[in-house]
Amino acid sequence: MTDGVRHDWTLDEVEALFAMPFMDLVFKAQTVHRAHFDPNRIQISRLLSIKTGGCPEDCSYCPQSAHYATGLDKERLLAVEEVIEAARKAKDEGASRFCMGAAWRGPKGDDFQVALAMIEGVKGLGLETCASFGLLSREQARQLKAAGLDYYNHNLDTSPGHYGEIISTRSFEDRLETIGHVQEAGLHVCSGGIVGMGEKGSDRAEMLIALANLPQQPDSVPINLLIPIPGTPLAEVERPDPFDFVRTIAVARIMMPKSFVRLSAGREGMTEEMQALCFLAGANSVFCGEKLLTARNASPANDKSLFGRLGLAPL
Ligand code: SAM
Ligand code: DTB
Ligand code: SF4
Repeated sequence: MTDGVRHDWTLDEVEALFAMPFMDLVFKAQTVHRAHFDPNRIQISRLLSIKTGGCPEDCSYCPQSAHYATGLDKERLLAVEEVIEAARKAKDEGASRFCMGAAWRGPKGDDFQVALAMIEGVKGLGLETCASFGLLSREQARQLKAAGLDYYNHNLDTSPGHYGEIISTRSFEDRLETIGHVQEAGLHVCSGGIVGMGEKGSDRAEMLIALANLPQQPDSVPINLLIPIPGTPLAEVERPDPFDFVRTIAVARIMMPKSFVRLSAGREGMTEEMQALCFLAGANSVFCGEKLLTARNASPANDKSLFGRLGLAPL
């Protein structure tokens, strides 16, 4: 417990948190939240897909995998100037962090050099930079840091036990190795997962344990609600109980008290009341903007009105 947070969570303990009466759990999470954060401020990130579609990986949730007919066109890597222009606009619209995602197994060759130039350019605008480029070698993580990258997003996505049901082209251990390279390079880690992929309650607990028990907890923890994509194997999976989703946020907040917990994909389909419950349970970060990477996000006008009505101010 060198950094004041626990890295030794057990399954029994975490399942006991999930089993608490909802009111007690949310109260506990909000109490932890207030010990570390201003409860009326949220961090706002903006996403841009710099390379869309045609991904060689087979992640069963993803619209961008080349393995599934999702109707998404494969696009070329954007030009550096296009990305900088989008970042400038995002900054004007209130984002503090600009996150660039690419449909790659990992960065390669000239494309990686172009991506490094994008990071330098976005950093030059005074924004925090984040990248989500897939698996990284130790050297690539070091080069990203040198280019001015602040955060690297690499999700564990689900529990170690459920992982094989969702992705076959890379392993849970591959993901952990990349997170290790990112931490060694001195980059902030953004890592979380998805709820609603047919996982059991114990899988949600195991996923949060894998995140919280990392040698250093991720600075940012995106909790995504699956956006079911027609054409993917998970298109018809049953939607989880909304209160179970809120519980996942609350337990993440309690286990990772100093991390930003991001209410990520899936906000578009949530009621305003459910989003407010997620904020009460300790979520203090969101993606804003019309689009996530390829999917529709909550509308910016709606977000402005919702945050105003809740008295939530951007960080
Ligand atoms: N290719 C890189 C990778 O997988 O690390 C970066 C981009 S990938 C789209 C980033 C994350 O988006 C995934 O790890 C997953 O958690 C999330 N994601 C993708 N499709 C989603 C969906 N349909 N619903 C919710 N989250 C999704
Ligand atoms: C994360 O956890 N969620 C974001 C970001 N990290 C890269 C991506 C969500 C993608 C949702 C589906 C899409 O837009 O294609
Ligand atoms: Fe590719 Fe990332 Fe989508 Fe997996 S989640 S198919 S690695 S873009």
